[in-house]
Amino acid sequence: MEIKIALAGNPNSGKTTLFNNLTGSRQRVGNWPGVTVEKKEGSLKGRNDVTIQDLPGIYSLSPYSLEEVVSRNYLVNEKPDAILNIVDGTNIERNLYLTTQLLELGIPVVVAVNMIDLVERNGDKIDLDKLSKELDCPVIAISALKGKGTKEAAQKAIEVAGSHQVAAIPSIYDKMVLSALSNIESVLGSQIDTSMARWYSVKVFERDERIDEILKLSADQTSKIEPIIKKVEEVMDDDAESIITSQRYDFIGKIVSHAVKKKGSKHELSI
Ligand code: GDP
Ligand code: K
Ligand code: MG
Repeated sequence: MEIKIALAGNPNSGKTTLFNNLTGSRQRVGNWPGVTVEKKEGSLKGRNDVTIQDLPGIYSLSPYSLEEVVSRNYLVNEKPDAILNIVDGTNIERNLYLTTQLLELGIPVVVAVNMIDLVERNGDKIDLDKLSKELDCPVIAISALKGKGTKEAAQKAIEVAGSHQVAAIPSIYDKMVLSALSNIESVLGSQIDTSMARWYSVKVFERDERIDEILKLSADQTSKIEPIIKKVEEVMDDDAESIITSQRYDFIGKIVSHAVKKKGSKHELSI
């Protein structure tokens, strides 16, 4: 059986370098259907049964750019067996924002912390075990440029793909938001796949317009969901989308302060 691994990460995180390292010259290049965003896939060296799907470089899975929409449609609709999330280790706070979204998709994720050669050269330290515990997914240090750790990262992605486990969801949100999300999940009910409940409830909470098109909520559902969102907005005095964004950043700030030590300072500054 074919194993599909999606390669996802921010622009300039080293995606192309990693993709070339993993696939060699065994690549097919085209466009995503209907749009002029480049689509590249290739098979893993030595494994004809493993396809690596390169996704456009993105900072987020919001619906604001073509690249984001292409990536999220692929992840949500095609459901790859695993996501290999490449993260620039020299700019970890910013890169982990996308990671927090990928972890909610119900697809097993492996985080590859790239540019580890630069991280080491700078004298910075990343505690991979801590990062892995707090993200609740495997984390592997790599240098795509030097070909270090890349095989292990791909192997780990194959491993989690084979295990068919539902991706763990780290504790990003506070109690009030969590309770709103779980109430929204109840209203959505069996309409959504259990493994994707968190993804959809967050998107509904954020009032993501494209999710509306997909779920086609009934008037009854909308009348139940809107007060759930409004109540949180009133208490937190912020709009729902900003509430989610700022809780993601708080979560990342906390992780980074625990797991990343920049040379010459005891703690990494949070963002
Ligand atoms: P993409 O935009 O995510 O596809 O990133 P690229 O693969 O084009 O890489 C961006 C830049 O980072 C290029 O100049 C790469 O040579 C460099 N790069 C990628 N991986 C590494 C790495 O592990 N270490 C170092 N030092 N540079 C890297
Ligand atoms: K680039
Ligand atoms: Mg690239």
